Amino acid sequence: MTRKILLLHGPNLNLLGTRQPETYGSLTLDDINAAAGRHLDRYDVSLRTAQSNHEGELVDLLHDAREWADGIVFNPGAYTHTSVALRDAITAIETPVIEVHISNIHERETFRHKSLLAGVCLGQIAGFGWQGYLLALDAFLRRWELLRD
Ligand code: CA2
Repeated sequence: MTRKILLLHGPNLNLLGTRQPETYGSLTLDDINAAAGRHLDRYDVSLRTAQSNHEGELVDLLHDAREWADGIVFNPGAYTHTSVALRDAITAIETPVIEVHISNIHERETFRHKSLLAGVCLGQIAGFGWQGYLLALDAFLRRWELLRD
């Protein structure tokens, strides 16, 4: 049975690789999506990717993923700190979500320390740069016993 993952990116992450490399690295979103795809190459896991700058569209993408995805890796961007709507969507769909942040939100401004979403996610990965996405994929691979070491 092929497992399916949605890699979902929130607001402003379409700008990755264009500015603030000291905070967010120098890879573009396409680079990260491609690296995630390569990471899953040897597993029976398919990957879809999506990005939106709009809260309601992210809600729609989460609802849609409920129909087909076995797991969601989600960087909600700034909506992490503000969005009850995304929290409710994650709660409603029941599909496990892993929250990922490129930067360590806990060592940044106080307003970034709080995630409204982490409490309804399987877990949160923050501060490991773009490789945090691969750590999240590994967490799903382990959960599905496709990765054991
Ligand atoms: O560290 C992360 O991944 C964040 O989710 C990134 C969000 C920020 O609001 C969160 O607190 C932490 C911001 C993404 C902005 O991305 C940019 C990328 C390049 C240039 C400008 C912004």
